[in-house]
Amino acid sequence: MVVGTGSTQVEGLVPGLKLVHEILTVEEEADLISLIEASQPARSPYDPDNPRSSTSYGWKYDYGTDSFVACDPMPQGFRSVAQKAADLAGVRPEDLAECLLNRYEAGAIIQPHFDKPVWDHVIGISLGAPTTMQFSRQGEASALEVAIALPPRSMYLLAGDARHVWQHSLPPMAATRWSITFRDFSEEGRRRHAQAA
Ligand SMILES: O=C(O)CCC(=O)C(=O)O
Repeated sequence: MVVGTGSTQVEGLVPGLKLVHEILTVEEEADLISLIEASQPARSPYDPDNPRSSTSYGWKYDYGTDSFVACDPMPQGFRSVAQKAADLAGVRPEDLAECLLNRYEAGAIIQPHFDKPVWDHVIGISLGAPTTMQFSRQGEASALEVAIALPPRSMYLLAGDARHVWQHSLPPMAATRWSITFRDFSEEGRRRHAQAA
């Protein structure tokens, strides 16, 4: 099933998922894309054949060493969108420990995954080409799947079951898409971060 017309429809399908359309003007979207490009996003050494490039600000979690890594502070130009993300998640903008920028070229994917338990809320802003986020979970008899349309300038929140029960993935991109992902620390993340600091 593909759902593409706003938050009220998706919340019942995947509990804990919120989707808000048109949170940015076209001009604001273009400015954010320029800022992402200026950050010189780099391919992941753990996924070198996937044409997806990233930059992290604040704190990132390194999958190779299984630990937090301090990054440059988030530039001012992301402040306004960080405030919108914090408002959607019901947290303070200063609690958003990671600001992750992604550029997906045509063909780039995200495999089905749960975000690391060191993070609590996950808030994503979509820019450029539209895509669908595919959610899957094991039901009693068979796997359940729901695909949610992510148009440019929309913002989603993953919390509750959408974070911990349903895996999410992105199919191969048809054209270039950019995204901004904000994450705050979970209890476990706060503990691990205090040890690392
Ligand atoms: O680009 C997105 O919106 C999804 C990013 C994502 O799932 C991730 O970084 O774990």
